[in-house]
Amino acid sequence: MSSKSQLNLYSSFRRNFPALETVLLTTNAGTFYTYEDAEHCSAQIANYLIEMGLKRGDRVSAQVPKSPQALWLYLAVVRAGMVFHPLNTAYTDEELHFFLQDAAPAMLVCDSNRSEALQALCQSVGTPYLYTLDADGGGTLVQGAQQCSVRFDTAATNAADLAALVYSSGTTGRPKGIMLSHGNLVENISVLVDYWGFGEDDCLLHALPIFHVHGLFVAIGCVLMSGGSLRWLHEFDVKTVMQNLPYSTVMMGVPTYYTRLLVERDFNVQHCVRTRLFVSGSAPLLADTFVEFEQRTGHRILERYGMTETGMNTSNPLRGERRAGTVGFPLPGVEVRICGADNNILEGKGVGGLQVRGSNVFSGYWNMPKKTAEDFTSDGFFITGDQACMDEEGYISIVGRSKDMVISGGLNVYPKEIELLIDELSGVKESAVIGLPDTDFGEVVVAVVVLVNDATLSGEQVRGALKARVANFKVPKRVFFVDELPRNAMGKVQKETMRKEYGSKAT
Ligand code: MCA
Repeated sequence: MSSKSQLNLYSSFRRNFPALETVLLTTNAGTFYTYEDAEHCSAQIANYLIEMGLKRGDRVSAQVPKSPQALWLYLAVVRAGMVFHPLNTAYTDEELHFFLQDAAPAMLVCDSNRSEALQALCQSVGTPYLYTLDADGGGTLVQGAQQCSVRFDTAATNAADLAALVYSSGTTGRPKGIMLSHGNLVENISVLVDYWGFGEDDCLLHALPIFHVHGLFVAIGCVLMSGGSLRWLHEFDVKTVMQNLPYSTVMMGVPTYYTRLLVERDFNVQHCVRTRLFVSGSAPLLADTFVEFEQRTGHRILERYGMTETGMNTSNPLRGERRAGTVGFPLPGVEVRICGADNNILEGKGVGGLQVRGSNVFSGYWNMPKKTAEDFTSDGFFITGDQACMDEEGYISIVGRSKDMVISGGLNVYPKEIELLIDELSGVKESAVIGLPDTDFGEVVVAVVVLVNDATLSGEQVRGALKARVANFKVPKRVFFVDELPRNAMGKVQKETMRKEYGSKAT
């Protein structure tokens, strides 16, 4: 696909819509919305955005609770050729300050109960418009859009035009805006629909948040691109998932969803009578979980591997053998190679850095050309930072990360961001943040702190100070105090030593 070819993510979905009166989405309360609702409501919002003076390429930031109307907002932004910038609802005002300053959106949409605090923030960073959208679909955005036409000509964007800006934290502590184009998303979603066999008869159980690639582009994308339907839950609650699973043919989730289901003694094959596929991603699925899930339900969870920068890269097969502890094969159109330290291709022998190339791969980091150049090879492969190996049959396994990252319940946390904040606390000399194994979240964030002489600071004080500044999932679950951090002869902090030492003490 040429970057100049005309392409819009919404138009690609629209071509695959079934008859418009078909149900697209059913909530847990039994309320349903049709494809016509998606078409009309997204048109109204798109018209409203344009009426306000927003233009193609403008960013629209959204920190909103999950609701069908939040989905219409995403579709509207894409239709209008603007750039959707989803934000985790757990982000604090301080975190939002950074995102708004960096993304420079034309509009922020937030929950009504945050609008007062965020009004001041928008003024200070120069975000022109602030609108609200609540969990029940109310708020000023939908209210205002209701007087607009239900017809809208979707913008004739090109494949290379941005559709979304999604932030991920970085090794330096500064989050990076990942630029995803219409081409990236259309290409990746189309491949997944085919590879995972999506069709109009599918009903996907959607319990994921909609501010990440997994819940927003992969799960919703596969449904909209194949004319299927969604069983829409506003969050992952294990009992509600068990109630809704019997109506669903596909479930997608992070490994924590599967371990939480397995904790439920009465979860069994009866819950899966209609389900044809369970997909897991965003964090490593333990082989034990894979085996226990198969024993309990007869289903082999399909594990796949992706990143915000690339969408999905590899997947276990739909029909062939799904192998525990592996992320399967490169998806069609995605080139994957494993390279040694001097960038030599390992040809299937040993562990090396995983690199990917393809039309799924993002075009770069927002306003960070130097960082973008660093993360790509001269021949256009993206250096994922993950360590991988490949077996004789081509199954790829992710065996480690060269980037110092923790994945907790499917959410990435970069230690540097938290270490910098802990080091700012009065009485702290230095700190190291590591990830330790956890039965529920897979890994949890833990801090190891050195205090200056005579300082007294408790773990709860450290956690309390961080809670005020960063999203909850980044706050260390435990804080250990030590006299000094273990270092090697070069003075480098030895995180592996700490992981071993504190591994059994995390929870
Ligand atoms: C919530 N908490 C967490 C997490 N979530 N702590 C660590 N890790 C987390 N993931 C905090 C809560 O704020 C609370 O803090 C305490 O931990 C216990 O919360 P709990 O009620 O147990 O959590 P929950 O609300 O049930 O949420 C857990 C969750 C959720 C269901 C696993 O985090 C989730 O839906 N994760 C999915 C994330 C995801 O979609 N990732 C995809 C991104 P306190 O007690 O202090 O109040 S990655 C991606 O898109 C790539 C491309 C890919 O490949 O897919």
